Amino acid sequence: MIRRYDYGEPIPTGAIELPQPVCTDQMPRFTVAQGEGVLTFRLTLEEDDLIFGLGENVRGINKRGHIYRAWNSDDFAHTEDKRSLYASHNLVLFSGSRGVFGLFIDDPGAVTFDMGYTRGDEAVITCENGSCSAYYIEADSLIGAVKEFRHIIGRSYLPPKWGLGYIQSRWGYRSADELREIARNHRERHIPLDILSMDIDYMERFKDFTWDKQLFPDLKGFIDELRADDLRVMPIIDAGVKVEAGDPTYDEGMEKGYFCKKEDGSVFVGAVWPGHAVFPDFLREDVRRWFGEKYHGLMEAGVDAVWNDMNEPAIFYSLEGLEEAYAKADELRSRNIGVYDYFDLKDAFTGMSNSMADYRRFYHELDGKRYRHDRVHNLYGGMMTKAGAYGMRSFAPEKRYVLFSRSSIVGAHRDGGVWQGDNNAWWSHILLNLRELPGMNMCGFLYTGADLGGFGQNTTEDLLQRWLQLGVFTPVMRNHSAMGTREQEIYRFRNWEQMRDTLTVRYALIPYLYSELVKAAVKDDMLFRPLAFDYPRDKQAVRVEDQLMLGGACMIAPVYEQNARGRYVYLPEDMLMVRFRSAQDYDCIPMTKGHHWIDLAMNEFPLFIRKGQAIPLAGGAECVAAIDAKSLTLLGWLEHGTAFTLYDDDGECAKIDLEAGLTLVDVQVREGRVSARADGLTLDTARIVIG
Ligand code: MIG
Repeated sequence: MIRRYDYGEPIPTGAIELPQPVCTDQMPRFTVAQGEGVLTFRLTLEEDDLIFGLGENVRGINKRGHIYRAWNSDDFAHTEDKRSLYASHNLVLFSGSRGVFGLFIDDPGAVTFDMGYTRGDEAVITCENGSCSAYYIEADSLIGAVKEFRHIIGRSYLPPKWGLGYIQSRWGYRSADELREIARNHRERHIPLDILSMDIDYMERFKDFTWDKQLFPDLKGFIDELRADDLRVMPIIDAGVKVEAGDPTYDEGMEKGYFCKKEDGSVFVGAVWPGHAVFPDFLREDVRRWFGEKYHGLMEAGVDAVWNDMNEPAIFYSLEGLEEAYAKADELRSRNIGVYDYFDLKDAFTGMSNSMADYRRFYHELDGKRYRHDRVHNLYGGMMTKAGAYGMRSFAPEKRYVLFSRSSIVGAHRDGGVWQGDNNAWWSHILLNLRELPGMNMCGFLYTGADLGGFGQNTTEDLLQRWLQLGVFTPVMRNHSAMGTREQEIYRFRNWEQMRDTLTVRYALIPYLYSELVKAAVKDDMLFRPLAFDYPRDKQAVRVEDQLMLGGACMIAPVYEQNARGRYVYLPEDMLMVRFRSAQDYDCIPMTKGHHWIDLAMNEFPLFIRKGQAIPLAGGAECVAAIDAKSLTLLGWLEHGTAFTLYDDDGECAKIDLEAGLTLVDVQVREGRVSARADGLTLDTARIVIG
């Protein structure tokens, strides 16, 4: 059951695709109060209530005990004290003795979610705009609540199958020659690879939709050459457009009035990578179409994958902010300052980035109304995704595209994926990577993953190796690192062969992962679920913070501690552990429900398959196109016959016909012998364990 309640004059966000009637009775369970410009929803928490949701954010899978704030932020240190990351995923579900219920706050402004932080027994949600559409959700189960919610927000974006391929990326790859070199190093060593990403350095002085003609003298020729080797490039597009007369994006946008303006009607200027930059008003549909069509230039050169960055929007400083800081410095220079003056002076400069003062300086137009940026802040990144998606769809309507964004809001899940932003080469960030996944899935963001190995700071060979062992399962599988950090391509490390072997498992799992991803999108389901969703009555399972259910049949439990050679795992039911070293080399060990210590050498990682279920594994491949999805090995632990459906298609048609792509795989175990049948598939059942 979903019931919509409107308070004040809600600002339209486009999150909901199936409009719901407005209810006029009182919202169940929550105490709603309007006053002092804010709107609050209060709920008394019971001792055992669990809280799920809030998508991409810090801390646990169970969100209880911290305070979060929907305020899309460019943050490069995802530490526990933070309240916001890049996204506003305002769905929160409560589960306990009162059943399963929750709220989705549809509002593009700041919303605070105090989840038992101020008082352990109270949840308080505060809309700083003082208005919103609030959707009260009640269901028999957590997954039921998610499905109902997902149904009204519309189907998730799906990448082409090759979007599941391994992506090698780094801020700092400069030229076609350098990218060729990276590609060669992978291919020569048979390290699987599908996509090379191009960060801001490919552009001509950081101007969107340009590329440096010296570093990329023939972009199309270069892309064709890579394609012949089953490789693609994925250039970045930033939100800020360089102020430079003569640049077509700047000139056209200025002429047509497409950039965000200040109160006095002049265009707002902020500094980002290109230096002085202006910000397209993505909240306007005409601006989205214009900006989206700019992607066609890259697509004509053969690009079909793009990432959108800096779209919170990140603003290093504004002209006004800089002036104010200089004025402060001038004022203080004339006297003998005290320490507090010194702190003020320092803050005047360090506090300039992504400042609230700047977010109050410019305006947007949304559905014909003018809004100051801070009131609609969280829409910006998602609307940029819509612009990019419009561009990519209109260029090749019959095909899917790869697109992921840093900033997001519910609604943009229909148009693109997200990556988890600027993490660090910290062990705790493997775990954070895992913990963010279910919340993002709840809000429809299925095509997602984190910078494997860590973006900031220097990675180490063991950290990268363990992180890849989680990345094997995430739809976006990208190794990305920041300029100035240690080089992070797999082949730079002593243990590169083991990491290559880990990647073979990814490619062998793609038929299963692709099938589960498409099914999750079409059926409004999650790819990754907390154990609480599948085993709500198991007191131990509901609080597990370092394992996730994956698809219909599996559970993952990565190693995330340095120097560990194994880990404890909780099995909520009997499962088959597949301990992988490579796609060809693995053990299958039946295990019983309960707690277990599992030995895992540096090159080993587990996948658990529920008893009674089976999954397919393909043979080796170095790119997605070379995967033979017709000849599969089945893994599982079966007592009786089992049946599952596998989805497949040409991997890129824009229209998904689920029924047409499903193949029923029927596995029979009789008198100790296994047989499996499925139309058009060759199945090897030698790895089915009989219970
Ligand atoms: O201010 O384009 O999150 O992935 O490498 C940094 C350079 C800007 C932030 C992105 C990161 C990217 C980097 N960008």
